[in-house]
Amino acid sequence: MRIIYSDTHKLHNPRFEIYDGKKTPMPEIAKRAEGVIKELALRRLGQIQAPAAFNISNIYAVHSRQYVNFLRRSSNIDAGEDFYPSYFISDTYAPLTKGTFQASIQAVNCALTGANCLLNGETLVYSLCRPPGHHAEHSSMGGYCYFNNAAIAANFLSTHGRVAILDIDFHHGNGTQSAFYNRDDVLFVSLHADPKRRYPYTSGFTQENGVGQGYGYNINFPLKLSTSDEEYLQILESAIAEIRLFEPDFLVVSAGFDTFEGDPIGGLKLTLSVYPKIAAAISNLNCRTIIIQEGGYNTEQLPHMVADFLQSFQPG
Ligand code: Q9C
Ligand code: ZN
Repeated sequence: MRIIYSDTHKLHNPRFEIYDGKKTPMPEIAKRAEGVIKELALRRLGQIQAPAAFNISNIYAVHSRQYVNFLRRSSNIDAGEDFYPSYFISDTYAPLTKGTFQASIQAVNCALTGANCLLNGETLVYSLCRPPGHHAEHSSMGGYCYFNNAAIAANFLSTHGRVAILDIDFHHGNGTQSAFYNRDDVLFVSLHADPKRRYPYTSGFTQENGVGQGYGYNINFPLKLSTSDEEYLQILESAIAEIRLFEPDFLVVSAGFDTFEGDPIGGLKLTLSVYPKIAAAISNLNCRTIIIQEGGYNTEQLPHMVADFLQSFQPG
C-alpha cells in the first residue's frame, strides 16, 4: 500500500470555530494528521511518499475559478486571528488562516497523487489529506473543508473508467454529492448520521437520488444516532451491494472516523473493533481503491483507528 502525505497541512492552523455564536476550540487540528502518520510509520504499513504537483485545471473541474481565486487571495491576508469571510462560505466551520490555501492545495495534490498511483498499477493507496474535503462545494467552503479532495480525485479517475465513491464519514458529504449529482459515470454512496439531527442538516436524505442522467446514481443511507456496530455493518453491506451492481473500475473511499462512539463532535455507537470489519467488507469489492482521509476528531484514538482500518484492507 502507498501512503501519500505532506506536512504542509500544518500551515492551516485555525484556533477556533464559531458554534452557536461562540468561539469554541477547533477540533480539526494539525495534531490529527501528525498522530496518524506517526502510527502508520511505526507499523510500517506502506511506503510514505510526498505528493507531486498537479495542474490547477483538476480543481477547476470541481470548483469555480471565482471561488479558487477568492480562497487564494483571502488566505494570504494575515488578519492576526482566524478570519471568517462573508462570501463563498456555507457555515461557521471554515475559518481561514494564512496557510489555508497552500495547505488545501497540498491536500488536493495528495489525493491526485494517490489517484495517479492507481493508474500506474497500484491497487491500494491512502491519501492523508488535511484539511478534509467532502463538505466543500462548487463555490463554497464549509465544515472544515476548502477543496473537495475526494471529488477532485474521483473526477480525475473518471476519465479512465467508472468510479464509485463510498463516503463513510459521520457527516453527509454534501459537496461530493453535488459534484456528481447529474452524472451517471460516478456513483456516490454515503452512510452518515441522520441529517435531521446532525450537520449538514440540509442534505443526505434518502430521497436525494440524483437528477437527469444522474438519477439513480446517488444513494444515501442516513443512520440513527444509536446505530451499533452490527447495524452499521449490515447497512454497509447494502451500500456495498449497490457499488457492486455499478461495476466500478475505481473506488474512492471518503474515510471519516468521527462515527466512533468516543468522537467529541460526531459519534454513533460504533466501537474501535468495527473499523477492521468495515475495511474487510469494503475490500471484498476487489477494486482498485484510494482511501481519502476526511473527519475523525478523537486525536488519541484516530491514529489507531486509521492504522487498524488500513491493516485490514486487502488490496483488490
Ligand atoms: N462543534 C468533517 O467531518 N459541526 N467536518 C461542528 C460542533 C461541523 C465536520 C459543530 C462539522 C463539520 C469533515
Ligand atoms: Zn465528519
